[in-house]
Amino acid sequence: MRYSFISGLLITLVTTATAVAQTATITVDGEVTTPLKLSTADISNMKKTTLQATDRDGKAHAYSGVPVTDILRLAGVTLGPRLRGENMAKYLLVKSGDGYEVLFSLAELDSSFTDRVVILADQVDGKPLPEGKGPFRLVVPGEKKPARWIWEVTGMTVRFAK
Ligand SMILES: Nc1nc2c(c(=O)[nH]1)N[C@H]1C(S)=C(S)[C@@H](COP(=O)(O)O)O[C@H]1N2
Ligand SMILES: [Mo]
Repeated sequence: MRYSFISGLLITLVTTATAVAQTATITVDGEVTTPLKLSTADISNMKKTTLQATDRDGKAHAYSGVPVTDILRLAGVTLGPRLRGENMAKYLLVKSGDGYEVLFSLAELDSSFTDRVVILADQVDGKPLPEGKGPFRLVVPGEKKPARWIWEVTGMTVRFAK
């Protein structure tokens, strides 16, 4: 009796934790034509990119996820040929559930300016990101420290710097 209660409780806890992980959403707002509220399912239906990036352990790992510019394009952010003139003063602020925020200029992300691809990763070495570092984390290749590898991403906002 007691064991079945405890195992029932455990199953409920595990199921709830799984449901929470699966219902994570990412909002995209600000200077966009289409504000977005992306579910985990929406993101997993998008085309994935896998890249090698060096972790804090100093080793290269295969991170897989959606290029941030694909998400911004879905929201109608001024990228590509439209990234010029006053739009050059726009930035992207990425937000986490813990209050941490990191900033990129749009030109830092756009493929007409750079070959570096920043992804919203959901997997490392073929597995989901570790507990506490997911379900979505930015992976920013080529930086000397991973301070912009923001984990537990909850939103992205595009704004004019002036
Ligand atoms: N949400 C969130 N992401 C974060 C941070 C944070 O405090 N909160 N710290 C950043 C900093 S300063 C570093 S150095 C790396 C550390 O990542 P690691 O613990 O996976 O090595 O995460 C970055 N991502
Ligand atoms: Mo850091």
